[in-house]
Amino acid sequence: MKRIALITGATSGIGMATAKKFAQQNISLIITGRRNERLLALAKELEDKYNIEVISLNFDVRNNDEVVKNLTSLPSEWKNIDILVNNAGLAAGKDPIQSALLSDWEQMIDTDVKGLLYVSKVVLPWMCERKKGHVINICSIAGKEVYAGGSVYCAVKHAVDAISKGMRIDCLPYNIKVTNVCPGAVETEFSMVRFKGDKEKNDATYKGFTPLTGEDIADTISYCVNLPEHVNINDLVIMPTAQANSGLFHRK
Ligand code: NDP
Ligand code: 8X3
Repeated sequence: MKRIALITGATSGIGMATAKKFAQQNISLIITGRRNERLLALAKELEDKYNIEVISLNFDVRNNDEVVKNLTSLPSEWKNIDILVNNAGLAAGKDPIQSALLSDWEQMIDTDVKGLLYVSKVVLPWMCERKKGHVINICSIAGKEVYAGGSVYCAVKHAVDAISKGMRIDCLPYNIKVTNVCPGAVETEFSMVRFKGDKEKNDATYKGFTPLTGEDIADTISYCVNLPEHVNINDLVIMPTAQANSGLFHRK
């Protein structure tokens, strides 16, 4: 039977690569994000290329009313979501806690923690009712370690790590898999967003080594969602070969 996946933040990077990977596997898709033109273009590309069904939903995960309105308005057969990829997220700034912007903290907390919870709060009851489902939470190496200038981003990703553990406990009786995926440096729009369009800082982030790509993470997610029914990857840290931990890179 055809599976249905909901991917938040499918307009770029890891989310877009995952949508493409799933489309190749004939998985029906619900893709979300704030940039609607990108969503519509991706939906059309995947429908045309892979002959799959795609629904695009244009909302901001920080707004619970929008989350609830968009997800509950899905046609009933589309509520049978098999795979939820909680991917929408960002880092904003990389400044010491004493000088960082309050607005950056609020954006990260509201998106990476509250947004993930808002979406999960709608989808998990549907999965529980069917006693079936797989949640992939995109965490980070920042959810395992803390680095300079990363205090609040690390805090929100540590929260995702804890939420993944809690979700796995709460959903245990309902046959739901929860996989926490923690990448190191992945070259996407992440650093341009983090550094607010500063290309020099973006380029410096990935200079002198080969970072991961969105496709690398999509492949990993694909591996996790195609395991036998009785097997789950709980927690997965994936790094570029040239990265030992959140702060240590071998740059040429
Ligand atoms: P991108 O910036 O390329 O993609 C982020 C996605 O999140 C976009 O599709 C964006 O869509 C969406 N998004 C951001 N804010 C919101 C919002 N308020 N409402 C809805 N959607 C939103 O970065 P990545 O692909 O790298 O990031 C994906 C996830 O991976 C994030 O959770 C990030 O923290 C995590 N991660 C990234 C790593 C990296 O090095 N790149 C490493 C470890 C984890 P739109 O702007 O259209 O709304
Ligand atoms: C993104 C990777 O190292 O900037 O989550 O935190 S890092």
